Amino acid sequence: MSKQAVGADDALIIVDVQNDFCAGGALAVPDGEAVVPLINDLAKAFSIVVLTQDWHTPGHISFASTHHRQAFETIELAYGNQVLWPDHCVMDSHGAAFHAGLSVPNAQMIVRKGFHPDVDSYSAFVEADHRTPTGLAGYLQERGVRRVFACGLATDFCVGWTALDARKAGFDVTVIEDACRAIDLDGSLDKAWADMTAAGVSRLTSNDLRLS
Ligand code: VGL
Ligand code: ZN
Repeated sequence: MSKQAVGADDALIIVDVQNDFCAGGALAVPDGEAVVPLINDLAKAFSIVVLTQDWHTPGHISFASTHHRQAFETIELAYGNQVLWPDHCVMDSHGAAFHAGLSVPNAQMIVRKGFHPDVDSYSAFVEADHRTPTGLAGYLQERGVRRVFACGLATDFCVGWTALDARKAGFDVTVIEDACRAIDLDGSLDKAWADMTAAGVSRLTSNDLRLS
């Protein structure tokens, strides 16, 4: 199969490549930091690049400690089911900073998400209440984007939800598999791929792209 070219109306969304999702971080994704060199390389091929940053208040509603519960338990909140996470990506902390090896000088937009104390946001487009937009869809539309490529951490949470919402916003969506890593909690990775496939999200590896 011939490689796909990247064009002027393609955007790359680099999801949550932050210290807390890498080795030694509060919510380390297995092998998470391995995506960094690949993403640095991928980003060079895109003229529209967006970074996302998980950005929580101290005592955030998604933190197990807030509810005096154990990490990875789930609870029912006003907006639906919520996995309870270790405290992570607290705004302005070292854990919330991008991985030191991430080098994407041509990224033009940084979307912070999850900053409302009472609402989580895996997706870079819409918060977990399924109604509060971040503004990213409008930004991409105004810039003439038709196709969105997603990569980063974690495949089964923030990348997956971002990809699904990008579809809902009307973009063609492709996840670059080898530039993602997963948390994989109770089958969450299989479920994320099934949901993405059902929604018409494509998947490929970086080798399928012509990176000039
Ligand atoms: C994420 C869990 C909690 C992610 C963010 O980036 O996938 N996962 N917050
Ligand atoms: Zn989070």
